[in-house]
Amino acid sequence: MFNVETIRKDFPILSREVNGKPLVYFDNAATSQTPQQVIDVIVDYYSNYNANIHRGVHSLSQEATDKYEQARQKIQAHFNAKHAHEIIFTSGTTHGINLVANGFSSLLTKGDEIIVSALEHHSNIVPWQMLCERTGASLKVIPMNQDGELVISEFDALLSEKTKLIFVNHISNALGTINPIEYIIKQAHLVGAAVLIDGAQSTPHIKPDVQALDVDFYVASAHKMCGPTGQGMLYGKEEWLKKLPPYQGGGEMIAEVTFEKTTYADLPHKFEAGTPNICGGIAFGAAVDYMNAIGFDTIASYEQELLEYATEKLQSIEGLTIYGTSKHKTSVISFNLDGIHPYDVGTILDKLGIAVRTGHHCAQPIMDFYSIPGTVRASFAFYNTKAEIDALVEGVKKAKMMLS
Ligand code: 7TS
Repeated sequence: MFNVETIRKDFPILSREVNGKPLVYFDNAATSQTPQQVIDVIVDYYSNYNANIHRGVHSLSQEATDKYEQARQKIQAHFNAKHAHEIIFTSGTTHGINLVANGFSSLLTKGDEIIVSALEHHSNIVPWQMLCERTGASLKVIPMNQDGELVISEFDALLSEKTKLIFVNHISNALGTINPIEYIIKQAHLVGAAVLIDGAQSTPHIKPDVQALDVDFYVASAHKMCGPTGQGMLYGKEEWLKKLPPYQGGGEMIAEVTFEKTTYADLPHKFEAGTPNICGGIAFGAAVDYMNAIGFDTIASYEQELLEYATEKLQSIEGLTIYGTSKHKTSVISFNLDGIHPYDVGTILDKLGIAVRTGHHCAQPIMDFYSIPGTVRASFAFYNTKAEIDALVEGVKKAKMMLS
């Protein structure tokens, strides 16, 4: 049985005060909070078996290596990848995207086309623009509609034999829209294009099955799913990871080095040059264990309840506009008050102990579409409560009164 009060006890930070008020943490889409179970794993690593991995014969190194590789297997199982070596540990979503974009530099030429969507985070726009500059390929954009959904008929029209790659986020960070990635992947494969799904915002809420999706690449960040910062994962189909060249050169990614020629290590090490974030990888495994113990179905249905509750309450405030009104969305509400800058609303909410993000959310094209400078974004996690939403609603009313 899901009991939010019991869950909240796992998160030490949730009992602190900010500006003399109990913390209400609604910036989960930027980064999630960390449960004691994950903090304990981090402390245990540095207290008991901190050592470099894959190289020492000594016991500590063996222990750290075993734990790190067990974590990889946990991530493999979580995403249902066919092989553990299809999971590449990265520093986060941004790193995973850049690794793939760099790899495709040698595979694309002038005349090739790349499709992205209007709903992307800058992380899933800029690396592809850089790739286009390097290769002469061109970038096409799936447009969005007023509800913050992709216009899929336009995607169908953009897709052709020239399309080589498609990059779409599973869920929009600025609006919460869940994109129809199953359809996009299926159609892409009909023309032989590869698909990378940015799962930074989906993985905190749902459990993607990469084999069922038949996706070519899927990337995520541990810090958005109860894990540490500086850690993430890239899933790639074995055939693609074998085809792509390494991203960085260095120790650990080689089979043999001479000054004449270097050969590369097998997967996953080919893409993991240098000493990785060992503790981060192990803690990522612990975070996935933690979330799976609660259950993603439970998490998703509770968060939907929070979303509906908050949407109804916020909508009743006169002069408040919600951006992102798709029926298929997660627990993110982006909004503005008429004539009031989002930054000012965020500042007043902070004084009340309520953490929200304000601004363009690294998704400027979305803000341009709505002709706004930014929004106030409240993003809810499974450890948030309806009482906290009530505090937000009261805070927004207060901000409106003070600023209008
Ligand atoms: N893609 C999406 C969809 C994201 O939401 C983010 C981070 C990233 C990529 C980049 O992830 P990173 O872990 O590599 O930084 N999104 C946000 C956000 O919405 N507010 O702060 C960071």
